Amino acid sequence: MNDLDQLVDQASGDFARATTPAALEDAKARYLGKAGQVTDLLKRLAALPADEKKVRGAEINQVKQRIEAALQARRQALAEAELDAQLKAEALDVTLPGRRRGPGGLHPVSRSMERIEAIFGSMGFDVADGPEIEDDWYNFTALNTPEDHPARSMHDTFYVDTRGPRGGHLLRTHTSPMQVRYAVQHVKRHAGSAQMPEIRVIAPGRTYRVDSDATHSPMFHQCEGLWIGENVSFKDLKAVFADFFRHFFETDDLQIRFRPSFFPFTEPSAEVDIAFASGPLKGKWLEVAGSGQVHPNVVRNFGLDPERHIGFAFGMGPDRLTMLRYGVNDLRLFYEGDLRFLSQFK
Ligand code: 2NM
Repeated sequence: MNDLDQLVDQASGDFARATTPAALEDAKARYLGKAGQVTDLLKRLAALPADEKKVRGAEINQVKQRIEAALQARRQALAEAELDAQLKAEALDVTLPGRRRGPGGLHPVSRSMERIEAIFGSMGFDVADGPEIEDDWYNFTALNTPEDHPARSMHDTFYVDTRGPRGGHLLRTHTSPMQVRYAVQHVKRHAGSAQMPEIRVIAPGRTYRVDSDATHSPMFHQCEGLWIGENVSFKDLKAVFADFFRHFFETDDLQIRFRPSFFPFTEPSAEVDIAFASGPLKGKWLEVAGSGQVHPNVVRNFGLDPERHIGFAFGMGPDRLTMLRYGVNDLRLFYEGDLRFLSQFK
């Protein structure tokens, strides 16, 4: 192999070892650049006699063409390799199944709320909802709650501000303010008619208290109920509760008892307990609601005469009812948003 063939070999080898376009251009410079070996050979032609110059010149030009061809081939090979790598990296497997949105489901507490509304609806109760930011009058004053009652303290209630035409604003601590709004409207609407229709309403919704542990969440649910007429008594209240709890827990095998208690907005007041005749909670008295005959001061705040209009009110906790219904022992599970827990209720 003569020196020129060797040079072509050497250049081809250098090009093959270059694995990036930049390295390849560096290698090119060593042969075809200003100080490259081929350029050098051409420069040295000048020193040769004319006849040799012609032959040698033709040979060197051939070498130059062969090296340029090798360079071009390598450039193309590198470009193809780069494209291959890019296509591989960005490959889509079009045979994969599409991503579907799984079937959703209602939150267990929402399911309870819907059931509660349906059951009371079947007993002729209207469903009312309203503001979660209330003012002091609707949340406390109208409900006969004294100025110095602990529920009104900064410690127990989330206040938004402390001034307004009806006192400061706060996150409602129960849904009874909505019952007051409903009753006041009802009374206004029927003002002047000889016989006002009965008030029969429930107020389900979110409520807020400064409290947080395994059985208390700062946001929790309540469903309060109100039935006002001219001849509504505790025996009606007991019948309503019996009907409600038997439907809600889907069993006739439960007992109900009232225990004397105290609330500012009712007099007399009672806690409501139930006990199942079978199942894991068999025979255990469970506190499920508070209730009572609506206090005369509250009836007056509705715009009615307590000597003529009488009735009962009650409040219960859908979160706790949901725990009992499904056997959940920690309230916080409802509010952590963990789908492993929540998806069990679909
Ligand atoms: C309870 C217990 C007893 C109640 C009272 C009223 C209203 F608006 F009529 F005054 N609504 N809800 C009430 C009565 C709530 O919750 C434990």
